[in-house]
Amino acid sequence: MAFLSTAEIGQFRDTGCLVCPDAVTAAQLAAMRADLGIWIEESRAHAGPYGKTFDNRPRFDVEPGHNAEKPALRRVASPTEISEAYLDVMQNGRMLDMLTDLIGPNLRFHHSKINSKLPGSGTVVDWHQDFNYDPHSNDDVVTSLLFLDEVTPGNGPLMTAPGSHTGPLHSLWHDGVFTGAMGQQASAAFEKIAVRHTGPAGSVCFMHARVAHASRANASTGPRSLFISCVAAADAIPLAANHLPSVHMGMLLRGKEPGRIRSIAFEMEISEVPKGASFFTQQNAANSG
Ligand SMILES: O=C(O)CCC(=O)C(=O)O
Repeated sequence: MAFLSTAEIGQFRDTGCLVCPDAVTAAQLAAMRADLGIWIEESRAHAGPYGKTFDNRPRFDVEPGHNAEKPALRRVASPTEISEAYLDVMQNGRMLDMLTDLIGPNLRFHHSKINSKLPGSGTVVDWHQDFNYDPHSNDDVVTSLLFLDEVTPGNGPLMTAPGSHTGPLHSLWHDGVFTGAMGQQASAAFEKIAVRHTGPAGSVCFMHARVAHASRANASTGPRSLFISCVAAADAIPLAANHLPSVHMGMLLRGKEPGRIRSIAFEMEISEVPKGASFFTQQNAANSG
């Protein structure tokens, strides 16, 4: 059964990106927003990153300057491990049905996280391709960014460079340092052709793992929070350490075990797994260094 139109599938293939409304039910959206609200309240009691993930790193990451009065929770790692609401969407959301039309029928979970830009937060994401972080034997790998808030031009929307998923993989290493971001030349070129992806809460932005993308700071008075998950065709085998390992890593989400490996040819440097709570620490260290 087709969940996406031929035009939508074509847009994804051509540009590497597709935004669809109503990727979850109103109840699913409300449940995810409620849990995020609780986590933001809890973050007021912490001065820095806190909690523990599967690989013993902090689960909750806060921006520099975060405090009890003005919380700036920017990342929750692997929310499916601590919330029924996020696990439900990951396993049962319409988003999954749509994904089967892009890289199905057999889908496997890789990792998930929440990126939150609370009002006034300075978090920016520098240009990069997710495939460099999560290389698989083939590139039927999609990052799904589910909008927990309305995403507007002013609150730091995802920007992608259309068509960049068919181009080269750009190094995230510069002068022997892993910066987690592309070099200035590539970033400037992509900035010129960038398209911003906006939409109401409950929409999803499907992004091919090789598409170049970035986002600016939230300059609005409202939050911009995303539930981000990485799902691959089940015959795409991960080739490097998972940066966000969880108990759900490798879970079959749709279809059946293919019992096969499908490969394409490519070559790239291996990314550095962050020692801190998230890749923001790696990108920020590069910007301040
Ligand atoms: O939060 C965003 O705006 C983009 C997130 C992103 O690029 C990532 O986490 O890889």
